[in-house]
Amino acid sequence: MPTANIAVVGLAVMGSNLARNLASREGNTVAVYNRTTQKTDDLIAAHPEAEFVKAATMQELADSLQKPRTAIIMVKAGRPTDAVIDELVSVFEPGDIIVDGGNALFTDTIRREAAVRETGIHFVGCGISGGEEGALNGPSLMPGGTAESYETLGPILERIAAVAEGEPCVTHVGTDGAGHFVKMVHNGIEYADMQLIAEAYDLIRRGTGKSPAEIADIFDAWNGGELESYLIEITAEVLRQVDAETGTPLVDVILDAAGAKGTGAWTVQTALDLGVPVSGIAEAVFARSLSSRLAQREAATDLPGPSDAWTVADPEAFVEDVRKALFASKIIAYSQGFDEIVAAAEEHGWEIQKGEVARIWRAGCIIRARFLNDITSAYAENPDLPALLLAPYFRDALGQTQEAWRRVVVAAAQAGIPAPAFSSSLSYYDGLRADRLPAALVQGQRDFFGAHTYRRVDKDGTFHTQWSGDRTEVEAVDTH
Ligand code: NBP
Repeated sequence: MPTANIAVVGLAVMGSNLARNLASREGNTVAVYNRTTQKTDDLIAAHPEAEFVKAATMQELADSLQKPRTAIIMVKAGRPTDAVIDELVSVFEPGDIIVDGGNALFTDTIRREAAVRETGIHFVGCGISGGEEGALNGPSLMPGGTAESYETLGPILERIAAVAEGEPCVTHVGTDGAGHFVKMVHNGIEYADMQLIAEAYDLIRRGTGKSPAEIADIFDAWNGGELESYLIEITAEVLRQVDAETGTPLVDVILDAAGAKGTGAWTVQTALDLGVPVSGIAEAVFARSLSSRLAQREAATDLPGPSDAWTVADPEAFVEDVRKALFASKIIAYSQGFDEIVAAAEEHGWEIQKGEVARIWRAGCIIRARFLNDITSAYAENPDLPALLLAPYFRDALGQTQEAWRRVVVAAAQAGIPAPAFSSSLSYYDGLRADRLPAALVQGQRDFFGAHTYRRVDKDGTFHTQWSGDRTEVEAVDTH
């Protein structure tokens, strides 16, 4: 007699916590399976209150589930996920639902959804954000797949998701890979957010000589305003931490080489394919890469820098300028991230509600922030904004911060302090608002060496200049 209404496959840290979260909600009976059965036994023994149903084989798992059977896979992304999907397909029936809650690349999810759909089984790629704590207490959930599968899955996910202002942080993002795509962009924005905060810390520390603990107080104060967010909050905690062994700030003994698990790079690679400038996110990914090239950095320490020592005349005013630069650059990062979502939705036929995406990022996930309420409102007011930063609230915010932002980027350049995310975001802003760009010259160069043609500002058509001859202009004939 099947007793469980939901199963979790893969019981490492994320799967165990998600299974416990599911089991803690009334009405759920959770079947659990792990390739190595000892892990299943350990989880059940450690949490008798969860009343898990043990499955030692995939067939036992299928037999323990009510129909339509629903199983959430929480295994390592890549081949392990494919292996588990194949096993589940062999024991499930048409109408059942397989959910991949791992960090899959969205193109893998599109491929898997198409393959599983052939069997009549639903496949849902579901982005899950919030780390292990989120999985246990309430993550932000970004499911894709069919609308039909969401009818069964939605009520289950709504009860385990984080809650923001009374609303569960989950929505049916779109079909096939849309959920994993949006999770990927979430992670890209997370990279940018973290890098911007790190640049703000570095500039304040080197510009004012304040200690990490004093800067922690600044971040705490910022957390009471428009920058309020989980990342600002934890930054203050990290900066306040003292290393027990040396008695110095922990941040000073941590090796300054940042790691990455790949989702930031995926966001940038995908943006390159889509032709969407996500420069803030890209700089954040590259800043981690640069930090990790230790041998090169070591060899380059004697390269010349600015000759004058840098001092900030008015530390308080400088800190306020940095706060404004951080807010402005953060608006750019989110605006670029949403541009990527819009472009992908168009490319893949996803009907993604941007306001809904902002709404489900308000709690449970790493980029949760007060700011997301403003994004939700901006898209509620105008779902067809040409760019998020053009919403009245963000226009005003950029208007109020851009002078300070420029001062900070100038100060960083003069002081020889790298601020790649601050400065590339400002360049993006200036590029977007420019009346004319030097792209006209680039078009001329392209036409010169490759006959790539150009369009004119004063008449329709495509033109080519005969550079090697008499330099007359001819209207180019489209041969396609
Ligand atoms: P891991 O990513 O470390 O994966 C370990 C799990 O995968 C174990 O249950 C392991 O079973 C299983 N597994 C492997 Br490895 N190969 C398998 C195979 N061929 N067949 C069946 N099972 C296999 O676990 P995690 O850190 O809990 O993350 C789970 C997923 O959630 C990942 O996709 C991850 O990217 C994603 N995610 C993680 C976080 C986070 O903060 N950690 C956040 C959001 C999403 P075994 O016990 O038998 O070896």
